[in-house]
Parts: sequence; C-alpha cells; structure tokens
Amino acid sequence: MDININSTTLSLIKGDITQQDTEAIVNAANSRLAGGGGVDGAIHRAGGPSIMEECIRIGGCPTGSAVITTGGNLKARYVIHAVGPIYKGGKGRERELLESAYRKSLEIAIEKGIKSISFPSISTGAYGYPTKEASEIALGTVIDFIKGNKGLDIVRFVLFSEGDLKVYEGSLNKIKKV
Ligand code: AR6
Repeated sequence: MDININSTTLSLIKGDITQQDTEAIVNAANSRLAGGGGVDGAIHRAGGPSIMEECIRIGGCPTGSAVITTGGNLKARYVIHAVGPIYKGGKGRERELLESAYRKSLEIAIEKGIKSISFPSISTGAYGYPTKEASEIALGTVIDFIKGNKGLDIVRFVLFSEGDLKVYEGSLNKIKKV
C-alpha cells in the first residue's frame, strides 16, 4: 500500500528489513547498542561486524533517541539505530518515547541528506508494544514529520508478517480518513 504526501511516498510492505535498498534502514535497537534478537540480530548478521564496531565506539543511545552508523555489507548505506520503549502497560511515557524514536530517526536522515528510509515496527517484538497502538503512533509521527519536512522521497515500513502488514494498513486507512 502506497500513499503520497507532498513529495514523499509512504509505503507499507511485508518483507525483511535487511534486504531493503533504501539509503538507510532503521534498527530496533536497545539503549546499550549491544545487539540482540529480532531486527537487531538480523541487521548485525547481514551487515557484518563493522556495524557493531561503530556501535561500541558510540557507546549507547537513550530510549526515545537514535544514532547512525554505516551499513556494512548491507544494501543500505546507513543503519539508524533507534531505541523504542519497553511496553509496561501504556501508563508511563511509552507513547512519547515511541514517537520520539521515530522522529529522531527522521531528523537524522534529513541531517545526512538521506532520501529514502525503511522502518521496522519498533518496540512491537521483544519490547511488547501492542502492534495496533504502536502502528498508529508510528504512522501518525511519520506523517506529521513528512508534512513539515521536505527531503525524503521514500519512507517505507517493512512489516515482518502478513498480520502486522494488515494492522498497519488498517491504521493508515483510519488516519487517511481524519
Ligand atoms: N525485518 C523486519 N521486521 C522484523 C525482522 C526483519 N528481519 N525481524 C523481526 N522483525 P524486535 P523491539 C519484526 O523484537 O520490540 C532486540 O533484542 C518483529 O516481528 O526486533 O523494538 C534488541 O536488541 C517485530 O514486529 O524489536 C532490543 O533489545 C518488530 O520487527 C529489543 O529486541 C520488532 O521486534 C528491541 O525490541
């Protein structure tokens, strides 16, 4: 599913983030930048050890923020490591921190002159954020950003399952109607 907002195409696909040919891909990292399972494990496996060397040099990243490294052996030139919140029932600052992880990633992309970027569904795996709620936050934040900032040609969400893709499509349809 694709929609155009100003000069940016926002698309939702089912796929593997490590295979994307956008200039940057976003990692769902942890604040120690220590690697792990899920998207993080897949990116480090596919991209090779140079990405971890850069992460160690950077040292860490607070929750709700993001840092950039090169993409090692990936097709993508850069990896933006974003740290989403661990879901604790939704009564804390989870929403704010999830919004901030997406926004910070986009700000870094603009600063670097990156034209195309792929996101995974941050925080909805090991970190337990309910996918429907997280998809509304992710899409809402990205759409607000695109409306206010020129420079990105493609923003792609790469969902790992058909079920997650359907949830994101439902949320995008809902947002489009408002
Ligand atoms: N491509 C796209 N999406 C994927 C892929 C892939 N190759 N692999 C998994 N997903 P998660 P989080 C989906 O757990 O919740 C790590 O250990 C997955 O199905 O990767 O932010 C880190 O080191 C889910 O929908 O990230 C952190 O400690 C989504 O990506 C912690 O997990 C996010 O799942 C971060 O947890």
